[in-house]
Amino acid sequence: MKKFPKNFWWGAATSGPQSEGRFHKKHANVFDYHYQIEPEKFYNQVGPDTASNFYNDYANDLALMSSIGMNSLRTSIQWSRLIDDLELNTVNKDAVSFYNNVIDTMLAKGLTPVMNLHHFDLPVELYDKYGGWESKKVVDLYVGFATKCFELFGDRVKYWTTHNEPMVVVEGEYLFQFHYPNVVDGKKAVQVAYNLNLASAKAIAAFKKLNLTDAQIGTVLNLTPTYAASDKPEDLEAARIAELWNNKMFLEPAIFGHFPAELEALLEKDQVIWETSAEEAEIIKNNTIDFLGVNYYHPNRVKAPDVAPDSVGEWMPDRYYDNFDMPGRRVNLDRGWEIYPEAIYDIALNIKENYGNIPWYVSENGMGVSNEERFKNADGVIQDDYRIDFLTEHLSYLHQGIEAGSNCFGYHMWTPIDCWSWLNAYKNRYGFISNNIHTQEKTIKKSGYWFKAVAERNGLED
Ligand code: BGP
Repeated sequence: MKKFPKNFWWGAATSGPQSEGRFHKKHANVFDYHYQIEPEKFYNQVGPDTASNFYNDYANDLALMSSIGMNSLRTSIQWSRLIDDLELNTVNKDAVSFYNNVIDTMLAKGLTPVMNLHHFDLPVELYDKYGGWESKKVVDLYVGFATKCFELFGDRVKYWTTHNEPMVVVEGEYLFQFHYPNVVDGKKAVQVAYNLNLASAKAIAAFKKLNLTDAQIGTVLNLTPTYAASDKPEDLEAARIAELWNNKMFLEPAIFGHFPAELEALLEKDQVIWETSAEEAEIIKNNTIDFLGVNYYHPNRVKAPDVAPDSVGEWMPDRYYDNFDMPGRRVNLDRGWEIYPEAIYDIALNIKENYGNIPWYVSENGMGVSNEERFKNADGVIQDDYRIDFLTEHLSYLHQGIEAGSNCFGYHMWTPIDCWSWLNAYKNRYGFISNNIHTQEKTIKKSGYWFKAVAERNGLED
């Protein structure tokens, strides 16, 4: 038996915008709005309006989660739901009672709440008015919203995270056009990355001021380790820059309180460096995280770029590296992501050796598969053995990392109940529990029963 540490978090993660549905929300977030104007961009034209109906069904959903052995759950509070007047930062009473009910039910069901404050879901009015995360005004409005969350729910919620995968905002919205507003602008992308780091530090400062008993705050980053295609110096150099841009740009301010000097020098040289000030640098320095959440799905393999880095065109970080599609790699073809569980061990050791062995947990990991109906048995239970295999392999490498001394305190799968996935909508399903999106009927999959046994034993059978 591979035993995990005492009080290990066995759970799963979702987010407000992907599970709640738009019911009774006063404001549209960027995804609500994008669906309104371009529904054809979303798989089968399914938008976030109903999602997995968590707004109406939370009591039943949380009971199901608890029944499969989960002892913790991360979700997020939607800014576009909680706040009535985005400038004056007044709260919406219905939203307060909804989140109070969710939190109280979680606690009653033995689910430790982990509350995230930003999961790509900026209220669209703040993009229209100020340019969203391009603006430091929006940073301050976000801190106001975060402060309201701490004040309203901090008596019961003891684990907070400031962002989920802030890099996806930078890449999806400002470089590679996979999220609204689909801007391509390297300089803005760099400023947005900085502002998101600043927002996290300022929210942490506000959190500390409140002196909440036994409460901790962290952030959730998609640490996708970089592997060079070969040991050739040019491939290693490509990997070094990819690692700086993709991982260290968020990891180092969050943990060390400053940006990597090599990254700053590169951005300076390319004349895209962010606007900062001594006062902001001080805020970032003094407000680092208590714990780290790591989302891991697939590795990032890179090689030297085919083009020269000084090629003419919009500044893009990937002028310094090209993706490398490793021949013979194992892939989840439905999502197009390589399956490489060994990376979890590398992440664990990297945190131990290079990041002060900060307490961390796997905040997302999982496998999105389409048309899972085809795997139903006669009793209507989806036989998702591929998911069980995926989790077993990843948990085994995580266990090895913990045995080697890495300070990991939990594992959350993406996601408890099949939920809405941005442009992919309901194409790929990730949950331990399936969701019929026409009837909202929820059914535990084989992996849900398997997870219960793992959580109860606090370990994996050898
Ligand atoms: C992460 C996000 C989640 C979730 C997951 C699965 O990047 O934090 O919100 O969506 O990926 O990916 P996808 O939905 O794109 O298949």
